[in-house]
Amino acid sequence: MAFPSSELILNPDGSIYHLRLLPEDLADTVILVGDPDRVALVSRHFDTIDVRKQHREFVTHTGTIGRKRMSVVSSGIGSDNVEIVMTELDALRHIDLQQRVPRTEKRPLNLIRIGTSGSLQEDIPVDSVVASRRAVGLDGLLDFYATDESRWQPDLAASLKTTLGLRLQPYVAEASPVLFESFHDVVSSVPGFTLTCPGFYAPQGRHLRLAPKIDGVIGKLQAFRHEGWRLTNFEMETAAYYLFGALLGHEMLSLNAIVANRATGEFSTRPEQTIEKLIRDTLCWASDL
Ligand code: R1P
Ligand code: URA
Repeated sequence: MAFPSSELILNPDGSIYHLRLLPEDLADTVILVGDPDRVALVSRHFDTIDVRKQHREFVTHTGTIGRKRMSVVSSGIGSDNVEIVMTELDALRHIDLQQRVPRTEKRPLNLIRIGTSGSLQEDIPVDSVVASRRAVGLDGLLDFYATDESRWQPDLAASLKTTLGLRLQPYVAEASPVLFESFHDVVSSVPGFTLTCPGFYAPQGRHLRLAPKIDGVIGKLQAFRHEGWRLTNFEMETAAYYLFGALLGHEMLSLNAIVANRATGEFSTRPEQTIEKLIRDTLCWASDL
């Protein structure tokens, strides 16, 4: 049965609703960034650019590096945006938009997030790079998708839920092992266990005028251990990317430039250079995928 126009929403030119992309606009390898302005910082390293599209915070450039076709897409901030980006990128690959029916052929994407993040541990300094092997999601998205709960590391999630005294149910999702090993072999990075938070201030233990509800949240996160793993960093998208990468069958890796260190109270004095280096290293590696 065809998806009705209220479920699979297309624009008058046939493009997918939020991203405003047609299937041919997208390369097999996609760099994902949060900040729409970061799209041009990535695509300026392309040799050619043949697609430039924008709708709201979703900016896309597609072009080539040598003979490799690549896209870069911005998501804006937060897991709710990731849900839209991943669902619509997947639709461009796995739904026949004209007939409005699923395709049978599997067409997985290589998806690589280049983001910024705060370190939780003193020994993971500002300006380093964390390649997230696993991520814990505090965003609640898992409650809305039909899936086998046992797949999302319920023991680890339950342990963190107890440590923080949360009412919401965390979930744990993993990077593509292939992309993680390949990147980690080539580029100097810290293997990460990333916490994805539904906010930047109290959910990350920041106290401006509103106090966080969880007492000593940073200390609790720093001390948290599970089977020898500790939490390395936090940000606002990685777990959702890993959840949807796994559910939809795409290869997904999240790379985070550390711009703040919450153990030492530092913020990077040169975040632009750190992000630029991560962009260059990532493109050099990804153009060989
Ligand atoms: C907060 O400032 C934003 O920065 C981080 C967080 O995940 C959040 O989106 O990532 P980006 O640099 O990719 O936006
Ligand atoms: N992004 C975050 O979400 N948190 C930080 O501390 C820095 C960047």
